[in-house]
Amino acid sequence: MREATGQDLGIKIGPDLSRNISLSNAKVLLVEDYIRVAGRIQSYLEDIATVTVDNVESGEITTPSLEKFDLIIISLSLSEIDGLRLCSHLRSAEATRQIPILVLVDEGDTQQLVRAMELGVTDYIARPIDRNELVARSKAQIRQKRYANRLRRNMQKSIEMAMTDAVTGLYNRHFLSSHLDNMMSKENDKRKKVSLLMMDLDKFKIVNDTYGHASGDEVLHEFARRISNDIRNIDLAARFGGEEFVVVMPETNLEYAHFVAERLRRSIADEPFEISGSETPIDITVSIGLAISGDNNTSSSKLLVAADQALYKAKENGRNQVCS
Ligand code: GH3
Ligand code: MG
Ligand code: MG
Ligand code: MG
Repeated sequence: MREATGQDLGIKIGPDLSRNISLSNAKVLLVEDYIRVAGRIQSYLEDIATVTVDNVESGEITTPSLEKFDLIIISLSLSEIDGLRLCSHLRSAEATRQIPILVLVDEGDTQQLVRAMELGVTDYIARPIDRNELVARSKAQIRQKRYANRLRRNMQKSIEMAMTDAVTGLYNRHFLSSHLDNMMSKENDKRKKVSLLMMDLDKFKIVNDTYGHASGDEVLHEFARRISNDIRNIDLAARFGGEEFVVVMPETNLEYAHFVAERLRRSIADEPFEISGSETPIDITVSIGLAISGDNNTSSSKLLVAADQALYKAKENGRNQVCS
């Protein structure tokens, strides 16, 4: 019989994220007010984790920075505090929502166990506590938590990568389009003007030809940095294509947009760019086309076309200028 591989089955094989999940530096919080039990659990787990004991003496958890723990073990027979309420609180608090909770229940207390599981605790151990079981369940929970963290981080990274441009760190064209569509389709925003700047570096081919493509990339990076520094938090800068950039300015009239565009143009032209491919800083200029929503520019694509036409005018008129 043939060995079926993932590909045969139509399964896309990605990196195995669960491999090499290490238990090193695992941190466990143990909420147990019975000192001798706490000490014993601590010693059972000492090979796999650093255990912090919180004995809730004052009727509440006093351990700081709960978010750093990989696992929280809670006794459900605490004298000063209701263990189930504590579980419920930890499940709903932002800092601890993702941390697995292992509860210590009294043998045969099914009612308590059921309530704990309903509150979302992850696992349980019935007393009397078996050392091997405690270690095995703790390990499993810590691994699972670290695996989930890794997935979340990867997901976050993928989302960021899908939105941004690698060379400049600005938003990419794809993100810009949906942002602009969104902004222009909102009913109440139709009365508010959106100004859009379309920018294109002048004679950029010459920069590449003279200093090399890597130096060209440095210029693009520095250009993006200067624009980002010069716009408001509500504005959005994106790389539209090769050496073309867009700035979207919500609730901005033509006069103010002109003022910003002119300031951006000068921030490029007035300070030559330092790049590793050249001993002397090089002169860079940018042409800017400006358009505003309303009148004929009723959709994001129409607004982009209008800005592009204005940019063309700026190029025709001799570059290094703003046109609308
Ligand atoms: P114009 O003033 O008319 O805009 O002249 P230009 O030379 O800038 O225009 P053209 O469209 O002829 O050339 C654009 C250049 O931008 C050509 C291309 O090699 C360069 N370019 C596009 N994307 C990148 C990039 O990611 N990195 C680098 N280094 N260069 C790029
Ligand atoms: Mg061109
Ligand atoms: Mg150009
Ligand atoms: Mg161009």
